[in-house]
Amino acid sequence: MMLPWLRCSRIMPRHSVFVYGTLKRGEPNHHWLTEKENGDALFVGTANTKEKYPLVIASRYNIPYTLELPGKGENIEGEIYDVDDNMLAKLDVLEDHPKYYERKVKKAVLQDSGEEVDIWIYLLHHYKPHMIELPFLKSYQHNGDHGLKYVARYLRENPGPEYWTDVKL
Ligand code: PCA
Repeated sequence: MMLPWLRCSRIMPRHSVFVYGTLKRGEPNHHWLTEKENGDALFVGTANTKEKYPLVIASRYNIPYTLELPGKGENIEGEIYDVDDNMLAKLDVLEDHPKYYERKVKKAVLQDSGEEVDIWIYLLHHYKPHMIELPFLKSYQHNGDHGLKYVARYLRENPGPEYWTDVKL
């Protein structure tokens, strides 16, 4: 049992996570960040990656991926959340870090203040070469005019990781 004063205090470790895909507000996995049983997440602000990265939609399920290829693509737009240990652990489960996406420290710039912050971002490493021939987005929306509708896990024929081979070597 955690002591009440500990639960309320800000001495518990917190983490800045930059989300650019289905975890953003209005996107299909945002509820992960708002469900209280997952832990705590506070919205900090909208931001862009300091470096350019390729953000693509790929796989049979039209999933957004930022590729670990700095310098190519756009300064990706996303949202920074200040999360606790529990929420970070939940996000790692959702993204299957480190077997699928890999959570890395990079820099982002807050749109309001211009402040530069170190953030965690879920990137795809060891991606298939065709991924860098796809259109690069600056900002992901699941119902954007790209027309590539995201298929949620519960709607997939097989909810397992077989499709990883669509995008990973
Ligand atoms: N979820 C994570 C990575 C890609 C995705 O769909 C995010 O929104 O940042």
